Amino acid sequence: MIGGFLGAGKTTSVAALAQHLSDGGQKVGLITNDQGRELVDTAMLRAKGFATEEIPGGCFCCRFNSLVDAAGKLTEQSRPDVFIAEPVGSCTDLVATVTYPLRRIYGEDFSIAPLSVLVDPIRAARIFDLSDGGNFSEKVIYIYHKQLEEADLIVINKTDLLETDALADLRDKLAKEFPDAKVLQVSVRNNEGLEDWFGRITDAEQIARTVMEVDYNIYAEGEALLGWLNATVQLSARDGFEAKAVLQQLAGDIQNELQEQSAEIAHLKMTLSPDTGLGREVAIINLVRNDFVPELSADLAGPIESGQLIINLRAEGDPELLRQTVENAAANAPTDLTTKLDHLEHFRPGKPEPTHRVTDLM
Ligand SMILES: Nc1nc2c(ncn2[C@@H]2O[C@H](COP(=O)(O)OP(=O)(O)OP(=O)(O)O)[C@@H](O)[C@H]2O)c(=O)[nH]1
Ligand SMILES: [Mg+2]
Repeated sequence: MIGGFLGAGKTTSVAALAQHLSDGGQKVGLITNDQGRELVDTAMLRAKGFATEEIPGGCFCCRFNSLVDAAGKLTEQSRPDVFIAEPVGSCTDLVATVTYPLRRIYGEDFSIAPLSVLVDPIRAARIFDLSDGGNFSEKVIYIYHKQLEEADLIVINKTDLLETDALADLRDKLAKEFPDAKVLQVSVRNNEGLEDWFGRITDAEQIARTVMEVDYNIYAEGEALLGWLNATVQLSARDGFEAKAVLQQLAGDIQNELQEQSAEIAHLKMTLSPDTGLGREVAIINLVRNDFVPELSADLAGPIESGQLIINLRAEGDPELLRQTVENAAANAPTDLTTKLDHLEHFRPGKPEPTHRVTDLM
């Protein structure tokens, strides 16, 4: 499992690790997970050609049997040597509710790698008071801390975004706060530090230790502060349109509105897939905090006439505000573009109720 808070770079890392293993001759099966359905992450990973199953409608811990079923389905399809699973970015207590139950019930079938927890260094520096800037409230930060507390490997990602001194301060802080974890530094985007990290994931099994304590009331309240929105919109224009321009305009409008309403964005991600073509081509845009620029990480080769837009937005704010913001942004699209909303769900995640909670493997 590759965990970490919303927007830390989990899906990007899952894709990089999957590629690394495939290049080494191993077959991979990927499992994505979300509180809602219609996932950007699944679209992204499938666009890269990896066998991917998604578990919508709740986190792994609360849908433990679906996780095992997804592994079974992938096994039927392609018999993967390795499964890589991405848990929901607002989820914690994964050792007690996912890896230990897997080991106890299915220990013969799977061997479990150490748990990596990824960190976006700008977000982490704010959480640990090393820098100023937009932040989340206390109960959301509780979840952030808990995620790191259970990590075997804390992986500071996006090292390309931080100066050397600031990075050293963050690394020292994390090492001091979480002495049981090994702290690594990588830039998945620049392919830096990956050999060492991937080696540690693939060469070792997770060491069993006593699991952390979690206050499920604070955890539930923290999760419920995060508004969640997943939407699917059909876009078309008779004379064609550029994916990049549309994604940038939508992302910019959503960002401006949420900034104005002081709703801190955890992750806004959107994919646009053309209706025609081989199904692999996709344009992707992401924004991981209010005061950053929406980043286009993949674009289409040329203009298209129609396509499917998937919007996944997670921000600390009222889900109703998220809905209005997204609908306003869609309505604000250029006049020659027709937008048809196929699916929209907006909610606060419910209280996590794990299927199993195993506190000790002895
Ligand atoms: N600068 C930089 N950006 C990165 C790096 N790795 C990932 N990102 C960007 O971070 C953003 C979020 O990446 P994702 O992989 O979608 O993050 P995630 O953790 O899967 O997000 P959720 O599934 O929403 O929790 C994207 O814009 C990525 O391109 C990196 O090494 N450097
Ligand atoms: Mg992801």
